[in-house]
Amino acid sequence: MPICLCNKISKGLRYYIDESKTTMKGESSMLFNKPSDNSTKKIEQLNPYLENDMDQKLTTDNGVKLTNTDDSLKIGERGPTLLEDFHFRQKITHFDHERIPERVVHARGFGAHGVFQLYESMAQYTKAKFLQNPNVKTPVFVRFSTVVGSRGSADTVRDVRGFATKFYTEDGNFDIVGNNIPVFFIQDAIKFPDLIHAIKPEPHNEVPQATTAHDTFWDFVINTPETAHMVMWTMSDRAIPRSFRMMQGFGVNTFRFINAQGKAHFVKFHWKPLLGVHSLMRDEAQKLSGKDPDFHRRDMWDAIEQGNYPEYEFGVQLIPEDQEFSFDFDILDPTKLWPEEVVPVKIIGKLILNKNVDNFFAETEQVAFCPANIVPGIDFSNDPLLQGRLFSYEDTQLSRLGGPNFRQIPINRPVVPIHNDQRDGLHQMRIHQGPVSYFPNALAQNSPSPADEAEGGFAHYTQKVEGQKIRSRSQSFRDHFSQTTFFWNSMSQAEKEHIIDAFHFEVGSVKDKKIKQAVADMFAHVAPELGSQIAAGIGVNPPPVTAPNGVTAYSPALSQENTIKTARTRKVAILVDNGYCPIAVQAMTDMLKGAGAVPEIVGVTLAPITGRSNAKLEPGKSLITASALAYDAVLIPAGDHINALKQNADARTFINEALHHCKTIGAMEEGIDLLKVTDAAALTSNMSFNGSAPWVFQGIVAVSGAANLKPFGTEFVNQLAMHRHWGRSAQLANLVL
Ligand code: HDE
Repeated sequence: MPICLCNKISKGLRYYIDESKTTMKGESSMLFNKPSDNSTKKIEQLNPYLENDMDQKLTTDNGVKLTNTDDSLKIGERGPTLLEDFHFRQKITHFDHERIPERVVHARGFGAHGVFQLYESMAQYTKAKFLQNPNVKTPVFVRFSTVVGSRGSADTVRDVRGFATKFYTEDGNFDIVGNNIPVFFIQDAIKFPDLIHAIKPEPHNEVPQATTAHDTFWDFVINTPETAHMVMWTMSDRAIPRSFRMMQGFGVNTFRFINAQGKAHFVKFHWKPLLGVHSLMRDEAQKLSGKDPDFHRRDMWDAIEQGNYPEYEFGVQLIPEDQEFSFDFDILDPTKLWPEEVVPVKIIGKLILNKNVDNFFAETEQVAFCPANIVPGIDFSNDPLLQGRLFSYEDTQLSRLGGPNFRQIPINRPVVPIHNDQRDGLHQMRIHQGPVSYFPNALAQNSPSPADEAEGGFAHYTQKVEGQKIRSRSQSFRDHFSQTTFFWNSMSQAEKEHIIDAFHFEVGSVKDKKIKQAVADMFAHVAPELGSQIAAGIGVNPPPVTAPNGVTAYSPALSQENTIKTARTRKVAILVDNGYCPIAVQAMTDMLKGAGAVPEIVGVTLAPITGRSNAKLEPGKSLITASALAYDAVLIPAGDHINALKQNADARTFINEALHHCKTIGAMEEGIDLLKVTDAAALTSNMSFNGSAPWVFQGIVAVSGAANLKPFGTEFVNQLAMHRHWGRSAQLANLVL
């Protein structure tokens, strides 16, 4: 049952949280007993700020009712406009100032509300309140983002994705400002401006937008070998996710957990999506940038509106403090991951995103994350990238959100009370009473007063630090290639091919031949075959022959090949025209929905479609408004519509596009004839399509008899769950089409 969170019920506002959707799947209510009501605290806090103009009279910002908002005040109907027109001036002035500076990085993002709940108490490791009790539900706000592009850039560009989470805990706000890649380009925050200047559009002409495929980025890479590991991740499929719902999140930097006894563990944070980690193809991602620049936003928004709430498990990697030096990498080096096989990820809870924002600007644009937002029980490490980040985020909000009171913006407010002597500043929203705004004081009996640790006061972890004041890099940060090779070794054949393809596109777009040569030479140190294959595609000499660097280790956890595979929430286009078979369409729609997939009828136009036996269908999309790029699979149902579809170039293109992007394709009975006039014909030329069982090859499923509908549906769903059939691209490349 939905719970009403506000006494005020107004038209058009969404005051409800459907609690049934926020409980933990697969967990009995006995385990969590009665969850405490914390999960709704943030939404309740935001509710009074919601505005609804429905059925109200138009006013100025001063509350004066207006009779007209279409004509400015003039002398005579054709005369000059008067300065005294306060309504005109207020309306235009407000409009003139509607924009704020976009984030210098991570400008394009998309946010949603959710709930976090623990599976088991972490009291052994940390005293953070929200990590103690599995009955407590903590409200969260998550913002996903790309890094390089500006606010209006496309979603599906090759880039790192931000995954920033704000936990509104009973101890105050805790932020994990993470990425979907576990390592970073640089080791010291002082290099961040150099990295970002090199990655962003080049300053003389502001070209190119939202891409690393240009000279300055690769110039920086070849001169900064510590980038090697993350460059490999960025050239991999991780940098073109299928969905925000299907990517991992990593805190990247090393933090500390501290328990009630003062014992510390180093910790790294992980988010693992329950839909698995899946990606687009390069060609598909690039085309989607034009067809649907909002692809990831739309995907997330729609999933939440449909009740397909994205879920991520929360994991921690823990290293006892006395084992800081037990590894063959420095655990404070942010260009290194902690291999899961060496330091297992302990899964301790789950995040469910269950509510879209009411207003993008007020919430997603104004949310301010900061890795320095920590709570008692969590502390920093000396990771030099983290140390710099602790300053930067706070600082950037001052110019972005216009002054020191940005924490008073509703989305940024903690759900616990705030009491201190900070006063005034631009956009102060509080009305502090009384004469005292200093400490210590007698006039207000020292209020507000510091809390001791037993009362929940934050005490910094006591750490002994000694050393020379020095501007230099630790020797233990010098190995840039072992883990890079480890990542390369962990990739499947298809993933390796995609990485080489990405290098060919990205470095192939570089103009300076010396830079291109240096990239091939640099990545030959990762693996000789990688360097030579990069060189072969970008028109430079093969790198000097070097012996492999001897790293043979690999991690199955790093390959997307080994991820969760499910048909849940996968989008399937059902291609239909007049004469379709309603039994086939209905049965497949039911089966797909039963598997949690999202089928959609795509007609030739948006006109209602008539099937056999006068059945009727209303298409959701047409061949003009839809593209195979936006779906995970295409289904061609049986029916007399196939003759018309065979003649339709758009229908053939639709199937070819899905085919070349290695998506699942299903053809039922007459539907097979449509397959035969596409590029699929070359793949399937020696197949007879006869027999009773469904026929499956490289993600193409076909069936010839109506009686075999059920096994066909089951096989189609199985293939859909595979996500993509990468082997097909090699097959297609070898065929003469
Ligand atoms: Fe950020 N980063 N960053 N970053 N970062 C910002 O803060 C910075 C780094 C990350 O959705 C900025 O509020 C420095 C690593 C995310 O609002 C800025 C360094 C990781 C977001 C900033 C790093 C991140 C940001 C710009 C090097 C993954 C978007 C706007 C030391 C662990 C948060 C803002 C959102 C945003 C600085 C490196 C993740 C300028 C100096 C490593 C997800 O403060």
